[in-house]
Amino acid sequence: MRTLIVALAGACLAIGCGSSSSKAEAEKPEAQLLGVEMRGDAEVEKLDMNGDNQPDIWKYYIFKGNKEIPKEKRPKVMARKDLDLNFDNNVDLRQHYNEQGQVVREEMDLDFDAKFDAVDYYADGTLYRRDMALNFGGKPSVVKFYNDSKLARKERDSNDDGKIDTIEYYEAGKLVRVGVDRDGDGRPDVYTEVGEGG
Ligand SMILES: [Ca+2]
Ligand SMILES: [Ca+2]
Ligand SMILES: [Ca+2]
Ligand SMILES: [Ca+2]
Repeated sequence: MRTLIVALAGACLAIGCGSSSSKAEAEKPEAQLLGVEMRGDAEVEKLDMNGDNQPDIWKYYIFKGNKEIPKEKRPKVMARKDLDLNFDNNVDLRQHYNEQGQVVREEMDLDFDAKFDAVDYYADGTLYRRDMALNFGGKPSVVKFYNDSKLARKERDSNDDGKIDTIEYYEAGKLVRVGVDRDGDGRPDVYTEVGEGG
């Protein structure tokens, strides 16, 4: 997690996330467009951030409107953005966008082994679900659900058999109940209430 956050901060410095003065802008290396290619129905812009002529950002655009009309005359929207934050040619951050330009899903490779370990899901710009592979094995072992940005439920596969066996329920961000699946059908059979001070 830490490595990605550090890399993200670095990427922000390089691409200039947020506002910045024109002076800082002038000293910053610009992202350079290396080329545009078609992949299936998507047009992909390849950008180089670190000046080595290898792409580190890939922007996928899809074309809206009537398919009878040539692509060039149709509006295009960015559907996906891939970023290689540590410049090893593997994508570490993949963002999926809706037609309004909002991120709806974000996949992250937290340990830079070319496998995504975490997926965040957004609705109207608000996080409502986060999948995490705590063993960095690619399959989620913890899935968190949020209500109004507060943790509401945490589902865990604690023995790595691919089935949820423990569910924690939260109210106002506090753990109130734990359900455990004893017979392996993926549904909890035993519930424990978590009282005050418990
Ligand atoms: Ca590069
Ligand atoms: Ca990478
Ligand atoms: Ca990984
Ligand atoms: Ca399990």
